[in-house]
Amino acid sequence: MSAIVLGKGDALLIVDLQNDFLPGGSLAVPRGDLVLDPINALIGLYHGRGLPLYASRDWHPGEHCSFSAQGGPWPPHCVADSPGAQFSAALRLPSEAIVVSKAVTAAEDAYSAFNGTGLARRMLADGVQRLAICGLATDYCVLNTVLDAIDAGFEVLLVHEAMRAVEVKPGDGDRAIARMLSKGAVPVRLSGGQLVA
Ligand code: VGL
Ligand code: ZN
Repeated sequence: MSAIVLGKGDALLIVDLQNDFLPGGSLAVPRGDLVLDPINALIGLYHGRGLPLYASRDWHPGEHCSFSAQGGPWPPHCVADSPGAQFSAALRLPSEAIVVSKAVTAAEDAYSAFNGTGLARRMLADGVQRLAICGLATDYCVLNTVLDAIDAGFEVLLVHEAMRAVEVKPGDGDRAIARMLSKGAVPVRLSGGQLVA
């Protein structure tokens, strides 16, 4: 076990910590609320060192192609400006965090926080080299975000305890983790107030 020394070039990316993906929401991720404590700890770790924070949000129009009424796979969720689309009130996101909205047009879905958001360009401009990625859901938006982050040239630290899977099929979460690790993401965990690999 070795501690990860955070410094210039490090940043945190929180994926879709929105009410609809949490217990009581319209597309609730089982035990999704368990990520809140570890994510708040990560925020403290990064923000406390003055490192940049990014948060993505699913931000759909009311008749989005991913919704079942439009022939898509999901119940309506994260409709722009609705209560379900708000970040969890328990998430301690500082006002300096950079928020990107994805899948904002009716005809297109986007699981990755990098898809159509300009996020990679923004991060490169901010000098980001290594990203810790966490959030919901492991097998959809986290997975696609991690794969795109690596393709964009970022190192990725995968904070396992700070993500949960939807698991439409049992095992989807573990399969997503395996894909991210085989692509080069580095598994890390929080221990004694720091990240360890
Ligand atoms: C997500 C399903 C539909 C996610 C978004 O954030 O993982 N999953 N839209
Ligand atoms: Zn969605």
